[in-house]
Amino acid sequence: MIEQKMSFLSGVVEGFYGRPWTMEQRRELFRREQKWGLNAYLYAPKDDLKHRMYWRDLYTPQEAGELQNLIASAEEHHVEFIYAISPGLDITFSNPREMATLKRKIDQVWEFGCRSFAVLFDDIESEMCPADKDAFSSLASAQVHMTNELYEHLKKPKIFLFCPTDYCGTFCTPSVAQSPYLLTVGEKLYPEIDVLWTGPKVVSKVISVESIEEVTHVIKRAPVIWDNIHANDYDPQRMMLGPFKDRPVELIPKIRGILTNPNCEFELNFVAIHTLATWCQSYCHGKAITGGKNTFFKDYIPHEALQLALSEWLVEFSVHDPPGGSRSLQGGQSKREYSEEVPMQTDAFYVPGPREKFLFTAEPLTLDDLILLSDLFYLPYQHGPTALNMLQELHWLKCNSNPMRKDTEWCARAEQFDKMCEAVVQMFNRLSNVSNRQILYDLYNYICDIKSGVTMARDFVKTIGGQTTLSAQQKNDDPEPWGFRGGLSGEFQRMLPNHGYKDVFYQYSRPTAYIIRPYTQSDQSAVQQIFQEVMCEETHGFPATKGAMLLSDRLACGQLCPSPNCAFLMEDESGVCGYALGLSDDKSTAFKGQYPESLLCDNPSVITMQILPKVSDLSVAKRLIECLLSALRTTGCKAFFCELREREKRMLDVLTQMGSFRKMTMEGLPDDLIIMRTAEQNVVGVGC
Ligand code: LOG
Repeated sequence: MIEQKMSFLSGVVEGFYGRPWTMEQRRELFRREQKWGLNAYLYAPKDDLKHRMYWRDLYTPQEAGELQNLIASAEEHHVEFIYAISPGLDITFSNPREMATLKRKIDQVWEFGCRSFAVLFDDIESEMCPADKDAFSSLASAQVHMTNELYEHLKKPKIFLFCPTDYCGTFCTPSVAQSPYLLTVGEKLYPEIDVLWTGPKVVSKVISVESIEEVTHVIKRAPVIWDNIHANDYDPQRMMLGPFKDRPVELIPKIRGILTNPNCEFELNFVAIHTLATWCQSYCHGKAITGGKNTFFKDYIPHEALQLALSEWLVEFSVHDPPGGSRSLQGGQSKREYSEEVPMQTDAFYVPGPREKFLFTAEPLTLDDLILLSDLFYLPYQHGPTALNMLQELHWLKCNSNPMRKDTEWCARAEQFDKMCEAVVQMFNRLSNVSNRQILYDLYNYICDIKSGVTMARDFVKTIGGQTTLSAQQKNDDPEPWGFRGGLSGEFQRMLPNHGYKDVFYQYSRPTAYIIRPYTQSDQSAVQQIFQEVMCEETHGFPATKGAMLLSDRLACGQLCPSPNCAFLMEDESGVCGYALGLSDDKSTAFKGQYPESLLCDNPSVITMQILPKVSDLSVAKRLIECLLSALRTTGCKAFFCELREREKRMLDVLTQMGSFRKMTMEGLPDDLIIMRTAEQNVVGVGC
């Protein structure tokens, strides 16, 4: 008889490549899961030999004891222990001895007290061996046959999971809906067996309700999400400390469960697991509280979930853990002591004399330090706000480093950048002094790396600002090894265009062709759409400039028509992706009253332009603007101005790089508004 299904699986899959967690870390995981309301743990460490490469081998008595304890500990904490096996590297499905071997192995784990199982076929060859080709019509049918038989053998456990070889959208050919592999799984895998799914991609940026409905239809059951959002096993320079996000809570009733496969380093997963737990609760609680139709969800706000997680994590940093990690040595319950209670091993009462060195004092770590840390190591497709700001500032400082232009603004921004770099160094110093050495050691390589990266950027800005002369070490053409970072892999990366996979294989193999064409009245809605998309992306919502709508907004929204023949669009293969609109001086009544006479002398034309964020080649944007300017010139215009919001960094960059536009300073403008104007005519009374 089939046991009652567990309602919703939520928790962690230890499913990454590399060093598996220790038994004590796993026990700590169960404690945390219980505390935060999560209920499942999938044991699937890729590099545990007996899970995958030597899946046939039985556990030794010592290993058996350890696993047995672990399973008991999961039970104590009300966490469902699911044992996974990955036989796909070398199993011959058609050989009955292989099936017997698999059963024997799983029976052994059953003896340890485990009652929930999973069979994983991720990351394996999709070509079958000749013997299997004779016996099965497809890889899917071979895997499904074997999985169904194991499920029967175990007398239909209450939780039994299957990870397909095509476990995400991009792996399905020709598409999810038409994947013969998934269709077979949907048809033939017993309906009580649950299917793991990582979303549209291996590491999915977004998992939408629609994408889940699509796969549910094909596999004929709601999937269990195996979420790689916080996984870091694919890049040794990254850890993911941002909040669980871009999975709408409306997914919860549409899936059978969710397991996060997080960072390899155990201690780096506080935020990943805590925010997942908050996400899971936003559904359950909503239901309990309101019970009403369509009001099942409490808002899940990633930023707030992150703050909550970080403030709890901060407390963990002051838990004392002796070097070497007492937790791993003690077994069973770990003894967690707070630093105040730990006797000092050195001369605790040493007081330096008046002419002696001050004692080294360690400032305590702050919540701001952790917010900064999380911003620097955020999510696979997104940097945190401070990191993004640092990148943008560095970019601006670099692009405006021309000695003629190093005005007060440049210096102020350089100083601000320097402060941000200093905060990173201070964060590093405070982190290196925390009591909980286990967390520090897991963080160490990453924080060292970012400190060096930031220090190099900081020195660079100082150098281009002429504030510092190069040190002997920096001038040396035989630098220390940290002067050329990243080893051989770093060298390979630097030799490739733009240092990256994306650019090499996307931009270079499929160069995007852009067309610039005149605008017609029927393009108005496309223009408006771009305007709104860019504004949402760059200003986090509809333009917030204080006061009335800008002329540019009115042009983009169709309230003002561009002058005849003075509007252009840019298109790529999927349609309109940019615009540049001009309003020539004969319409200058439109500007009257809004701007001081000093700006409007010489009757400048107003221009406005936007390009979608996907257009990475800014030289096309320059072309687009040049087309517009020359069209306006043919109507007799000699000067141009443009209104930009402070956050429209890309357009600011484009205009700045064009060289002919200057930023104007004017009394009475909203703080976030920037006016750029060409200097073709002398403008009286306006500082540039
Ligand atoms: C592996 C997983 C690995 C992850 C991220 C699944 C189902 N399998 O590409 O072990 O940790 O990606 O690198 C995977 O995600 N394969």
